[in-house]
Amino acid sequence: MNPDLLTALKAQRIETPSWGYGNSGTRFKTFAAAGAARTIWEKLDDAAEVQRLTGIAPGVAIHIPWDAVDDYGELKKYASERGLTIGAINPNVFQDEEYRLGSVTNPDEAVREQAIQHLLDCVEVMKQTGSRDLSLWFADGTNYAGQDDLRSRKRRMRAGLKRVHDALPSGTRMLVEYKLFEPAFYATDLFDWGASYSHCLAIGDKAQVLVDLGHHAQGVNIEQIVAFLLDEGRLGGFHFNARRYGDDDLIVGTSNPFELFCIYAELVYGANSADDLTKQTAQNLSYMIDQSHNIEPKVEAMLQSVLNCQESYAKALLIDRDLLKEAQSKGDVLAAHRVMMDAFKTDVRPLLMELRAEMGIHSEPIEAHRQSGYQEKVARERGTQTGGGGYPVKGKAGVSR
Ligand code: AOS
Ligand code: ZN
Ligand code: ZN
Ligand code: ZN
Repeated sequence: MNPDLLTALKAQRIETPSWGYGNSGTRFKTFAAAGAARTIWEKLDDAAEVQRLTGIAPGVAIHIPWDAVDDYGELKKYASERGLTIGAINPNVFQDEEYRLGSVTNPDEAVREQAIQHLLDCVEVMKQTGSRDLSLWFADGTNYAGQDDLRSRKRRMRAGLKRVHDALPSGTRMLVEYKLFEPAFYATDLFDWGASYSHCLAIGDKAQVLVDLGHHAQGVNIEQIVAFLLDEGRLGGFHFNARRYGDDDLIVGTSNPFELFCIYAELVYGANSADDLTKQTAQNLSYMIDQSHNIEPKVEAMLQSVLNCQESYAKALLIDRDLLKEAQSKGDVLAAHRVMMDAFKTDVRPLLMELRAEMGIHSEPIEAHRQSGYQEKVARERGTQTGGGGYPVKGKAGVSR
């Protein structure tokens, strides 16, 4: 295998979300799964199984207060002993009763202060876990025309983001995630990439846009958003998942593998060597999965997600950039398109098996997981917890103020 390819593939990093290992559901029903993780400690055990079998998923994003603990140093140590690191910190400002009309954009100043304080508490958590990213998603929005003043809500959002941005330690970032709809159904305060982008420009260099693949209207060209934000130096990272109709949080790369390939094609676009690729994909972007595995076995679903991202990345690395540039410069439409399709149609499974042999891991991770008895073991030990995943204790981040 081309050594540059090997270097780049070994450097790929995918961060798995703690909430993807626990029970989750829709507004209609949460089906309890035998062995689903009940605590952050069990979630880290599951993440360690994914890392053991893939070698490219050492980071675990956590959600506060769902994963709040009294001692984040102990959490960091527990993760490290399993070959893991604590990744992005995800504040929760969408489940406390006070947030009915929004959090940082709420018309009530006291509620806005409560939300901002929780975000600032999560900045303290970042300091204790050594996390680089504060991953911000707001459910804030309105359900009816006239319910609230849209411009006032925009200014409240900016003011709140600015206060948190200015509290970030150096070397850390806030990732401002947008979403077209849900749970607000008339207007969402961070409704598209342009809203996030303009807030990031206004509040400072530590603010970057986070692209969640499920957060767009039907048919939106997401890879073009990725290309634009990369070119502007304002892409912080991703929440990977798949969608057919809405923010379905299905396994990334399942409903539209070509879209995922085109996104990765933009990510490796500017890189002309393994060193560029390693820099571009390993260090300055956050590749987080954000999914809810409502009917799938949790750990196997997460494994499949990581492997789907790995496969798309490998295909994108195979794009013949010189041939592509030549065809593009000549305006040879179909020759250029065929260069992309040739890479997309390449079966990279042999390549990935070779990579895993180099990495000293099983060539077939899913099969290895199924043979390992891990799922049966945790089902015996944990039993079946009824009810949804992490529902927060009221706004407690576990940090002393
Ligand atoms: C919600 O739709 C967003 O994708 C969130 O990023 C995600 O669901 C999770 O809650 C992390 O905050
Ligand atoms: Zn998300
Ligand atoms: Zn989402
Ligand atoms: Zn989500």
